[in-house]
Amino acid sequence: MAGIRQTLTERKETGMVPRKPVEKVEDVVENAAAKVADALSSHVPGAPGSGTPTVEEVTIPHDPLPPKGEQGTPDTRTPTGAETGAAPTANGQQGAYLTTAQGARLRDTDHSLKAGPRGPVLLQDHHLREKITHFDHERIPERVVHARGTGAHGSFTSYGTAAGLTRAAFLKKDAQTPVFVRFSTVLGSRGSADTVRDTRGFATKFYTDEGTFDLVGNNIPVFFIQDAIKFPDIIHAAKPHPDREIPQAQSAHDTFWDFVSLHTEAQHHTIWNMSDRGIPRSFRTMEGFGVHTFRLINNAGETVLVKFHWKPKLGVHSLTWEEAQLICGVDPDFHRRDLYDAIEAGAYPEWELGLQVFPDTPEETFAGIDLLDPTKIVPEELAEVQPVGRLVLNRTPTNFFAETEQVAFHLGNLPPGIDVTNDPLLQGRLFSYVDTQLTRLAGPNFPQIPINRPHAPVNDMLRDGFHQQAVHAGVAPYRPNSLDGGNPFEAGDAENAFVDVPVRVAEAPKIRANPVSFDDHFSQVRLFWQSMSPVEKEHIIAAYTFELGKCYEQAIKQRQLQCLANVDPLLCEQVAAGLGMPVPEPAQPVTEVTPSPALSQMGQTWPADGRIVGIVIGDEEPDGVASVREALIAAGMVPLIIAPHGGTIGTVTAQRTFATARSVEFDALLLAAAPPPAPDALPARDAKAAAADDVTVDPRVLLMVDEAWRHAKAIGAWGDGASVLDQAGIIGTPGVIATESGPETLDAVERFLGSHRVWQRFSTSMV
Ligand code: HDE
Repeated sequence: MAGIRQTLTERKETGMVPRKPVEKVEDVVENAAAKVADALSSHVPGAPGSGTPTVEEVTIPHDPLPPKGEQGTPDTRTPTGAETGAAPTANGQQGAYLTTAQGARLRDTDHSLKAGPRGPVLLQDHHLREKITHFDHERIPERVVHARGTGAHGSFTSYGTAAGLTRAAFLKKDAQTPVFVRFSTVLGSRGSADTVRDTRGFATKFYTDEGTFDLVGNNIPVFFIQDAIKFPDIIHAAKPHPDREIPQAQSAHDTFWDFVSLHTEAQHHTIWNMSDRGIPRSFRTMEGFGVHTFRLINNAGETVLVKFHWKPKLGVHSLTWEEAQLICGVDPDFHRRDLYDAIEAGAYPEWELGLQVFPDTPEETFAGIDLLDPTKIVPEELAEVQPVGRLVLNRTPTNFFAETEQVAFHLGNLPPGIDVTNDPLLQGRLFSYVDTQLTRLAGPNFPQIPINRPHAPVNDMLRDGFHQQAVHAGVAPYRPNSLDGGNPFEAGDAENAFVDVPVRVAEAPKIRANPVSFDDHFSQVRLFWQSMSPVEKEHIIAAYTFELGKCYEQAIKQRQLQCLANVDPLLCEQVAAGLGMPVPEPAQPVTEVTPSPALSQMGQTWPADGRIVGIVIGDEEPDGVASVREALIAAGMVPLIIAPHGGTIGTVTAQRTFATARSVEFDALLLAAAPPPAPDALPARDAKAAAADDVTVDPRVLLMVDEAWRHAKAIGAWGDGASVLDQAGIIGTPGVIATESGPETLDAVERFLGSHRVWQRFSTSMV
């Protein structure tokens, strides 16, 4: 040992080893705890780690820092679901020292083993080979759809209101079930932007005591197609064109509109995408839907048909299209950040799970609506959504890859009491979700990955395969057997075995066809359109016009206009005007519909928890800023100070500067000062700083105000801040408030936040 040390010393003296700072930093571990406390008290989420980094390199060995306060990991279970009692940190790394994958401690990881300092590198360097080989295989195939996703842990508490409908124990009164939820976009690659116009996935894994239940839904209650056999086709059409691989994460291109105008059953899902539902403000403000109809069975063997709904506590809110586009550039991780920041700030996202319940009749219809057709909804006015439990997301993952990337959902993960129906889209999915993991997660043992491990005891007869992590005992993985004493045994009703509901299958010829009831492709598109408020209708017209305007081929636009003519003449006429194309006649009579007010996102008020409020200040701390900040925090919101430069100004710290902030980050803007142009307000340095000559306020602040106003956000000012409103020319317009004091202004702004936007600011040509 002494010899080795001596050699290293000699090499240091000759300058062969790069110098490392030798100063010792002793308080790093204490700092970690202090950091968590600090983050909580400053209420500024987003610290990258739980420790406070020091400028000097840390050289005193110590155990890994604890995870950040808001982080959680999958339960430490065995691969077959047994509790281990091990600490959650046992899932990852242990000990103070760098080791190989086999646990041998390492002396140096910065230099390969060479024949002399100038090489060549020796093949025997097992550390080099292990490190590089593992790195070479770090990536796995991304999901073929829903590649871009974000997950969080939480828990589901049942109200017990569904206990009479299903034998599923997790729906009994007060039952608590751990969950993992993954939200996603559908079309984009793993690194694509969050705020593109698209459907969002809303997939929930309930780790129930009777086996895992996966509710793999979307934020839109209908789907493009009625039969799973078309899924590869719609996805080929919606993904980037195969020659140039553009556009990324977009439906605004020829192949998408070619498909949906030829397969007109897609028109219902398409109008939802063209509505504000296609650009959610946040995952926290999205509804979720199981889409298909499922079947519940209770202890008495009685069945009902149901549709699952998630209702967000904060209401359903969306971005404006301009905001969504700006955010794609300014903060492509906007939704991911929003979810994690909200959890870190303690504004835990919440949803109620609800059921629409229908009698299980042989026709499988309700109010004339075919319950097996996944392009149809049942309006809530016809079948009320009955709340059955509450979901709270309260922990962010500790490791993205291990949890969010490796989580594997499957519609066939069902506990006793919930069964599938014959919806042909659902039936195809039952095949696809296991199949896809075989490639993506390399083999059949993905249920043993920590995030996928059930919390129910597992005793299957599946054996071996790549990455087998369980050590199965016994010699007889078959049934019946005598060598393992007959174990495992089949369960019956008394042991709560899964129930395949014995639904009668009609005698029928084998045929590739849909039921006739699947042929109505337009009436519910019209129902959706007619249920929108005037502002929402304007957004839909704009979205169709934008997307079709991005198509190259006139024939495709013309065909889609024909579809819109079948939905509503006004919608068709307005889009045609934007495209500069003739208005086609409807090819079939436009249906009479009764609007469903529940489909509109407007008209109510909701809590403002977790909303982001920007506060503009100048070079000095204006009166009232500290108290407004505190009031916002007390109300569960996140205040961010926007200042001419970074650092501390008076008692407050700048979280954004005029150079780094953009209006789209904030739900509301407060102006506590009228800061003059900062020294970096030079168009050559920051193009946002270009402005009219006669302004006395920093042009970036005026741009922020202008955008916030355009996006119908509440804007408040007090003190000198009022003069910014004057220069922006918006005094006296709806949702623009100037009072004498910060708290008074905040009070008014909060009221507007409750309805999400100042809707009166959007003028409309619709009625
Ligand atoms: Fe999926 N879908 N899907 N899908 N889907 C996948 O499974 C598929 C459909 C949904 O966060 C894949 O593990 C087929 C409807 C979500 O990990 C794949 C059909 C709905 C997620 C697959 C559909 C969904 C997926 C890709 C037509 C809403 C993300 C990776 C029958 C009710 C889950 C994977 C996650 C993922 C197949 C239609 C929702 C290929 C064949 C309808 C939320 O298996």
